[in-house]
Amino acid sequence: MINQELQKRSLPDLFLRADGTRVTDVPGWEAQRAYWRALLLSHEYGQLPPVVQPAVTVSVNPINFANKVVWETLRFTFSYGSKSHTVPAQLIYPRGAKGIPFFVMINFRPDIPDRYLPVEELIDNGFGIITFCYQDVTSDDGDFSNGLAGVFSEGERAEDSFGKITLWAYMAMRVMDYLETREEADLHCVAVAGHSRLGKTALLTAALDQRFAAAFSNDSGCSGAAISRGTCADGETTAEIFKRFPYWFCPRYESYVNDPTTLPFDQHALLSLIAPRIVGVGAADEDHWADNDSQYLCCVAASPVWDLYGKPGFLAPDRLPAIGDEFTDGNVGFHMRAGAHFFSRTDWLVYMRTMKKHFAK
Ligand code: GTR
Repeated sequence: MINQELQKRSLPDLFLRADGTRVTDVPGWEAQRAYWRALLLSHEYGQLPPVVQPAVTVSVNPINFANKVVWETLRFTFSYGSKSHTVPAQLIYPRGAKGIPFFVMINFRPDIPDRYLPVEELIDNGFGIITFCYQDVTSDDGDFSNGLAGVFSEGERAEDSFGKITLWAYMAMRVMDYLETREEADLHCVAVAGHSRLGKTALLTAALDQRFAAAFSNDSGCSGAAISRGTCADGETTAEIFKRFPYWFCPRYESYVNDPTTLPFDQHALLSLIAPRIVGVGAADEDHWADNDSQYLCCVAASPVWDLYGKPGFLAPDRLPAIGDEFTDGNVGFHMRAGAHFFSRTDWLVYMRTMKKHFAK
């Protein structure tokens, strides 16, 4: 049943090389992986800026959750040419932690806790957290002169210049650079998480940076975890997203958005770059705009890449998604809770369960 649904979308074949031959093994896939990565960057999200190592300062926050946690405020100062910009981030971990799993949470607000970030519950479950507010990286609008956009922009935007999603993902990677210096983190168990536009960002982060062991994309929808070809009724289309948020993407994306069948890839290529690691796609039953069927189909379509690695991909029933679904036994996970567009505690519980299941020691 699900394969028939998938066939209706006529997706590009992930294993088909540009020369018409097919990938059949892992070394072949590694080259193909580079091919999809290059296409996604040059046609949808835009190129990454150069890697600049920021200077990082640390100060301990007096609030410590009943003396249970250490909360450090970090300040990442990026200097490039004559320009510089500082991005604050918050690092929170159980007191005395060594080698524990971490969530890099890209959030809408810098608040601790935040309605999308139940800090104490994550800590009580043995996770560390490092989080930053996306607009501290660069504003969520078409202004490319502020924040890291200002630091790395030179003149007119080119067809493949970074969109804002790429810049938010870039910051998550620099946060990972920093975590590599901290003994509190188990570097084999660092996940990146985000909601909605920042769920798209979480997927791109893990797709581009293989140091992330897992990515959790909550309600990311169009240009995130949802297939773009054949959007369901009420689901956001690429034309709609580009009309409202062109600056999330590179300028070249515009030439495809009115007819996504002209795109050389679909969003299953983004998910496939995360193989053979963990990806969790979160959906909410009332969130029709995020197009849950298309998110589910994306998991199905990407799954064969995990098979190639000899790892279970998406283990789910042969049907479209239903409320209450939680499929996390494979390395591609999906859940659909009741309710609306939101990063809820219910979603976090699924992501924490997924981490515990796959990274049990
Ligand atoms: C919507 C947008 C979605 C989603 C959401 C959000 O308006 O159309 O793709 O990203 O915003 O980020 O809150």
